[in-house]
Amino acid sequence: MFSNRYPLFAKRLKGFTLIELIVVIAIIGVLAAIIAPNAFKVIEKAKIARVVSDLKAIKSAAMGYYSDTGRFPPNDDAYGAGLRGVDFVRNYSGVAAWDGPYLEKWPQLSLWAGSHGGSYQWQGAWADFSGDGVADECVELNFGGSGFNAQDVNRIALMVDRGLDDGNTGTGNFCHWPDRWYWHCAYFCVAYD
Ligand SMILES: [Ca+2]
Ligand SMILES: [Ca+2]
Repeated sequence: MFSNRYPLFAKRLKGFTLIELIVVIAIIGVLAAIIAPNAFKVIEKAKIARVVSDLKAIKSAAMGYYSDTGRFPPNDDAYGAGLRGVDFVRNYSGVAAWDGPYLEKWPQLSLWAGSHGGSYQWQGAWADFSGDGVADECVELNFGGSGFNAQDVNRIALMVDRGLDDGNTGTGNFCHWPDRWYWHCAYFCVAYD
């Protein structure tokens, strides 16, 4: 057999001892515990960066729409899911002097799970950010049906706020007001009315 002719090889064939296996498994466990949360953080950060960039693009498109037509696009609430933000892409409402497209397409997000895992909806004049009692032009970031609770939504909203606004979800032009508006939605104001 091997052991007579190749004593070294025979020793290798015995494989790992139980202790060695336990040590290896323990090391893998420790590495996984270190790597997994960091990988999760990197993915989450990428999603937040995407939301910040999409909301900035929507704001800039809304300003372009306003500069051509003298008004902001109408609230797309009544349009249904397939037509979110359609006025930015084509002249759906037949507005004079519309000279778009202002966006190549409306950013449809499923970055988080669920029917509205961070989807955008153009609300037009909806929530009063400036505190003068008049609703201002805003975009909704919707987490309805995502399985998130108010705390989860606020955690995400806070990260978006840090990249987009004043880092406070109760003030400024990006807000998550669970006590005043839909708890599963945050809103980004693009212009005061
Ligand atoms: Ca206002
Ligand atoms: Ca804010």
